[in-house]
Amino acid sequence: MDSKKFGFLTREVHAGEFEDELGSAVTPIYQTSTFKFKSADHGAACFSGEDDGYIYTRLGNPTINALEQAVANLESGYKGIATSSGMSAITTVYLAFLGKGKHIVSHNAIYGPARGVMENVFARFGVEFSYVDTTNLDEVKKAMRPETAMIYTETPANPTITISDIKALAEIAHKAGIPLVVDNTFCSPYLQRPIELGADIVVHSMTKFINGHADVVAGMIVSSEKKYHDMLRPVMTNMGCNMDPHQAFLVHRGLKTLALRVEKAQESAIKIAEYLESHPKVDWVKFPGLKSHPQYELAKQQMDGPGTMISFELKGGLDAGKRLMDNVKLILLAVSLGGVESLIQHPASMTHSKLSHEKKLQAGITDGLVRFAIGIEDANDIIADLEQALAKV
Ligand code: LCS
Repeated sequence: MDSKKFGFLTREVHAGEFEDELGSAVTPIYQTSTFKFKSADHGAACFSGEDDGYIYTRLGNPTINALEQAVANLESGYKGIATSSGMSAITTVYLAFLGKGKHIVSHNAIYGPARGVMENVFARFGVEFSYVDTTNLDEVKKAMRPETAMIYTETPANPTITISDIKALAEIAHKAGIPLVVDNTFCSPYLQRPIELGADIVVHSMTKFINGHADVVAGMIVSSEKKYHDMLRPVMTNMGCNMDPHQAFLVHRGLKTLALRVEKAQESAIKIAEYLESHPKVDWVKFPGLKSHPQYELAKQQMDGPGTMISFELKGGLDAGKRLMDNVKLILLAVSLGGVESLIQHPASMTHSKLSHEKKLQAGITDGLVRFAIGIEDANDIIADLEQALAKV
């Protein structure tokens, strides 16, 4: 069932499923930290790699492996590495490719901590960085140095919803002989497959669309080829940021309805973005499905749909945005995204609060920007909730 000849929905349901001797329909939770060897020689063979038997859950586990195979299949990648969180997926990638004197060119509007950990932690170990606007290829080319070891982007970006050209960035990276890493969290493989567009490594916060039910924190790294996977896997296992079998089971269960959930939320997001754009109290709306989006054409080319994430600003800026957020009733005032519930939050004081005011503005994160993650509730109910909250602004 891992064959690419099946459609996305079929693979989403069946890819990676582990066949056990009892004929379990879904991969059971192998809630064990360690595995018995048949003999001392068998144990040695497992460690040397001659036998692919399981050893210890930090190194591998059937429940986790099933999820890794499923996501790698959907991303058109070679293999996946499941991690404890999206942040641990990102830091594993940084650790595998960067070190003293190495340099990263990255997008200036990425998930706040993905930039914060670079500027505050990796900097202490001598890693250098350039945060530029990766939607502008000239800025990327100018930032490249002989020591540049990776180009990193998030598209659509959190929280500005800017779209970077994956194909063009891959060309720049490959000319320099380095990998392009794409955080595909905002799309999920249902709407965008960066490896098909030339990216080398994809990272995910599976806390979002892939799990989809706001009840698990989890991450994934998918490599396009063996050489990257072989660099990344030992970093993850040695750092110990592995997934837990129960976490893998829940995420895999969520994955099976990914396309249905994204389709439904996206249908609502299109209606809601149009509603917001036509509202007299709204200053601007950023949504890849609106013609007003600066990369509307690029989004149509590289994404299979505009997604479910909307950013907007009210005419009264921050004060008006706060009144809106304080008055929603159905929509939850909470960070995160990609779950069945609609969530609204204020990036400048929440997810991106650790960035300086200047860096926020450079990245397009204005004080009044409100980020809206659409869930699968009825679109009319979400719009009615916005309507009553906007009336109070
Ligand atoms: N990448 C992106 C694009 C994200 O949005 C997040 C989390 C991460 C990576 C990190 O993943 P985690 O470790 O949380 O699984 N984004 C969040 C957000 O926008 N609000 O709360 C978390």
